[in-house]
Amino acid sequence: MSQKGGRLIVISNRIPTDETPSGGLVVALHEALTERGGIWIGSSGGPQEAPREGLTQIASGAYSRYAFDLSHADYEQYYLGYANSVLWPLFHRRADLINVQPGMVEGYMAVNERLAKMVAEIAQPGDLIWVHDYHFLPLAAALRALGVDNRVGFFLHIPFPTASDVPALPQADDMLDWVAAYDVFGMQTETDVQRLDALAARVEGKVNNGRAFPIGIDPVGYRDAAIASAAGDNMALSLGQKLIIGVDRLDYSKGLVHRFEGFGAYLAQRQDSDPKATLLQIAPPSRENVDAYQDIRAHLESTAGALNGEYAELDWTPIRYIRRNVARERLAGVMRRADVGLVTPLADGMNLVAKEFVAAQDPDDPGVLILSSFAGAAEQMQDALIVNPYDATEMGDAIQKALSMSLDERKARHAALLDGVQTQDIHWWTQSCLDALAGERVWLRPLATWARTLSAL
Ligand code: GDG
Repeated sequence: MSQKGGRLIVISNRIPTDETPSGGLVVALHEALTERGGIWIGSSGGPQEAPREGLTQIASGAYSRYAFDLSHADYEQYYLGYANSVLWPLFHRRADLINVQPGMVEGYMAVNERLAKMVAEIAQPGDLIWVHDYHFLPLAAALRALGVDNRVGFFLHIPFPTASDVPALPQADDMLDWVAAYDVFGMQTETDVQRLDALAARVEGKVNNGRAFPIGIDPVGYRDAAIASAAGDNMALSLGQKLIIGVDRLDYSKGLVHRFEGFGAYLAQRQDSDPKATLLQIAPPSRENVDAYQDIRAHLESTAGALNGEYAELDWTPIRYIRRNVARERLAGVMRRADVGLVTPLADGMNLVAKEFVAAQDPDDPGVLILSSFAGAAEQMQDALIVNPYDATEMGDAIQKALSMSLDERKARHAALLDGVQTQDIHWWTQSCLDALAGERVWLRPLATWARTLSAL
């Protein structure tokens, strides 16, 4: 069987359990698997009281879905431990938040080795194996050790760490061996590729499989959801005259406290004659079982409380903070209604919210995207107002500029951004990754298609 004709085997930490999955990445993988046929493998979720051995089939059809169980110890050491208390903070430049405990490295390796055995049992010659994210960095090395010689690709959804941060990892020397075992090591941006190259330069010639595949969204689907939703319609009175929207999982990498401080800098310079702008921050909690996440909420709420205390008026609450999940369609509608999208992570692999905000806008009267230079999306989305999220004054000035921007400039910026979001959408991303995995030549110069200057303004 030729390499290209094989099935696709996708491996990700979580696997959708519903019949018709929603959400951009999940839908894209679902489509790729439906088209090509194959298998999707992921963990069954939280810790299981009586974990089953091996893989359990949970769905079949155009392709099959299989789950593997995690024991309490696996969950503690692999998921909450090495993946989310070591790799996540380190890759997001927060080495200070790393919490290495005995057994974590071993637990992480054990889950990967066990999974490699399960994959080796079902993989046939010619199957393409596509591994997702930092939970499974050593999987290809573990597969190679079992004699699996299929093409194996990886996609890292989060940033690749700088060469100077990597030594903070326990067993840091293993990282390049893990990477080298993949045929293609996909990352979000050219900056990530450069970081991998810089790390690899230390051991000359060992790793040259890094490639940038900036992930996209389904812009048409998102726009349609935004138009169909009436959620944005009646918000003006309850929220103030202008709406600034932030949407993030509650995570320290998203820079929410810095964002509130940036908004505070805007409030401090605001004139009474300026419109009243409300920052609506939607931040559903995530990973509450990881220690480093426990203080975020209190810190955020006290920052919002202090700002509201200082600036609120009888008819205006400057910061509205919603700590629950909002349905996708409603969220899309609110994004469409928003005048400003405030996307200011301190570190982010890509950041899909930036692209969703652009897709949701009315092109005839679009809102303005303010984007952190530390979001992977900034590499493509240079027509946003790019800010340094650590500099509250700069962020405050950008908010002021966005709120007073002329319609012509808003339209020009939005048209350039939308063109990129549409050209390099989720289907383009999936196809580019799969072509590379299949060993086909791919054309990948994202910046060339995106770069648009604003010289026309
Ligand atoms: C990782 C990388 C990379 C958020 N709150 C609600 C909600 N969301 C949706 C957003 C968006 C998604 O969740 C978040 O995606 P991001 O890309 O912003 O961030 P991560 O979850 O950290 O994802 C990231 C991504 O992987 C893909 O490679 O871009 O850099 O960290 O779609 O809209 N959706 C709904 N309710 C909410 O309250 N329905």
